[in-house]
Amino acid sequence: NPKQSVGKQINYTITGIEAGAGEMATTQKAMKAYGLDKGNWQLQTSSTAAMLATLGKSIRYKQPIVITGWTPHWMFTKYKLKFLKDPKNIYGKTEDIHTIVRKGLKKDKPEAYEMLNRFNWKPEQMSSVMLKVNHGESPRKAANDWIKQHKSQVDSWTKGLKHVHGQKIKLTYVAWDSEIASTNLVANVLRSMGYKVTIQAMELQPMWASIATKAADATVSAWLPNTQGLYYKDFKGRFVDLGKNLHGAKVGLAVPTYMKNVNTISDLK
Ligand code: PBE
Repeated sequence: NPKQSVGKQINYTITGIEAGAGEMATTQKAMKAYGLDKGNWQLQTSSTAAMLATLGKSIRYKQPIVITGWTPHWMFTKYKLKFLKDPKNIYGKTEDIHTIVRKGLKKDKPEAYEMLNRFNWKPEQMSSVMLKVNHGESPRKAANDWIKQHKSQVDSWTKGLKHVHGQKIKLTYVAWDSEIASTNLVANVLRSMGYKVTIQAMELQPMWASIATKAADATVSAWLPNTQGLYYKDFKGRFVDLGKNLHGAKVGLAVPTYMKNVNTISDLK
């Protein structure tokens, strides 16, 4: 049975990412739902960088691999990957990325609040900034170039808002490529409005906590409803959800397209 041999070949290991990532929790749930937990399958905790390095190596040697994948991300541009079908809908069909701000921001920094409330863009637009950063451009410059090339879209986020004079604002994020792109973009737009912006990368749980405790003002990095749903629930009532800034993200187990016999999560059993 070629399907069984895939599991054997990769030691029944799903190559995962950071322990605190929303997708890791969803994957644990998926493994239970599809009965992989009763087999020998295990989800390996690692880092995004290590997962991508292992993925690159497997693809170079055309070896099987199962990863926790997501898009927008350049992994889907650089490599031929497919998401495994998820008939039990554990990962959800599409995800949105939300802007989450601390309570009281509207009153304290109304201009920033309004800009953050209006901010939205498309997966292809986020991908284009990510790709530039992946090719070696600094995130701040890649974001600024994008701003120059999308003036009317950016103007619609700041239209009619008063200029402020060096008021401080702090954004938190996790250093995933998608969040590096969006956070730098929003930081630069806020700078153009006169804010003195700090951006601070951290792990996912502290990121949500930073908004709940008001240690930070905002994050544009909340993948919902599934991926970071646990944090959303945990901190409910201690943040303001400004809704989606991007529609059509996706999260799930992914494999290289040359793994012809593996198309749905149950095929791993
Ligand atoms: N991710 C990428 C994150 C959000 C962005 C899917 C790895 C997660 O929380 O799992």
